[in-house]
Amino acid sequence: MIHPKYYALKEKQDAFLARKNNPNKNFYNGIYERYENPVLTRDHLPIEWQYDLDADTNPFFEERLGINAVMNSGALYMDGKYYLVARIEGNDRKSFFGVAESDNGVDGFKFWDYPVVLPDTCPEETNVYDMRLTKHEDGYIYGVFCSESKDKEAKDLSAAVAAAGIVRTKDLKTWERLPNLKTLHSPQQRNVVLHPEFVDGKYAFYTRPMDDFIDTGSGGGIGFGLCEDITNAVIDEEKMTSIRKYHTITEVKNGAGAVPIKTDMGWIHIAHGVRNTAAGLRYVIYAFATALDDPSRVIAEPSGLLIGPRGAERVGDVSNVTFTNGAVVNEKNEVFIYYASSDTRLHVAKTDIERLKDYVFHTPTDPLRSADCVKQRCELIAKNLKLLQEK
Ligand code: M1P
Repeated sequence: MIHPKYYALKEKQDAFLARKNNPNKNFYNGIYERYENPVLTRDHLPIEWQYDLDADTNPFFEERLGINAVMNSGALYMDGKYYLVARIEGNDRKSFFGVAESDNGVDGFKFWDYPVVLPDTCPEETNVYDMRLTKHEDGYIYGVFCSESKDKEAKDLSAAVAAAGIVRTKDLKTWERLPNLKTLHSPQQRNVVLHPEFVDGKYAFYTRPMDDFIDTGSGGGIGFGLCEDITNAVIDEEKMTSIRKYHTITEVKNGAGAVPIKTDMGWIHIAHGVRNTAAGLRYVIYAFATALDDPSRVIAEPSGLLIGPRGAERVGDVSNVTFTNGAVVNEKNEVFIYYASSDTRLHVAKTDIERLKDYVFHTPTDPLRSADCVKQRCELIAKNLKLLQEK
């Protein structure tokens, strides 16, 4: 018999899932709208994934396999629907993926019946997370994610190795696992993104070379490399695109985020930057653009952050974090940036291609020194005061 408490819980969850999501009226920057509610939280997960519904085997209706957080999600817009491949973290700390689907991209996201079951081809792999979904011009949808395993060489129990796992699918249901990406000059990789088009007839990856699991070490920023064969992906040369700079939002590390968005002015990248603070690392989302004829060449670098944690977003399992690994564009040229806050829940920020281009190409670049930043701001103020006086 189904435990009677299930029905009460289900009714509550159905009401929660039916909530409409509206732009947050208290936030304005002209660049995008933030939405009031997260689009995915742990409360969105089907009850059947967490409870044994059988009253005989679960008399107290206790959670058996709890979910801790739902966060960093790959995103895809396909046939009028919005799909998220979410990072779901169980109470056991292991992450896995689940597909959630919505008709409008801002609310009503519902998980499919089962989580994604990836082919288990890597016995040493302990954890998987942060899948980027690339609809490639070769006809496949690729998922590139972090494949984490224990560093058996290190004495430290928590030492790990991060590599880029690769899967592909046509329907988000059946997944083919390909060998992990090999980068010959970088010991570890996280935040790897597959570019949606061939470059010089080759598959192109944005990489994030790292010396170890946490520190990028000598890794200078977001890299770019080509490979001939995606079924045995090897990159022997990584050149730098967006580089880390002293006293900026990317000083400690940065990483590619969403799959770059193609516009008539260039590829727009929505990435994350990390700086250190007395309270720990602070992760924010930033944007830059690369050239259409060379997606590794940076052509616009707006100063500072695009999305930083605000209000309740600041607090969670890993506080002071905004992170994105998915953004989509629909046929109305609306852009949905899915970003997680504090490794706990997922939100959406909505803009459109024209506004995003205006932001990326007309926001001044970071002059890198306070004195020059003040000069930059004074120029803006002087121009505005003149305009106001002339009025
Ligand atoms: O905890 C914040 C983020 O940390 C990692 O990002 P990075 O590799 O840039 O440090 C990732 O593990 C990411 O999942 C997480 O949100």
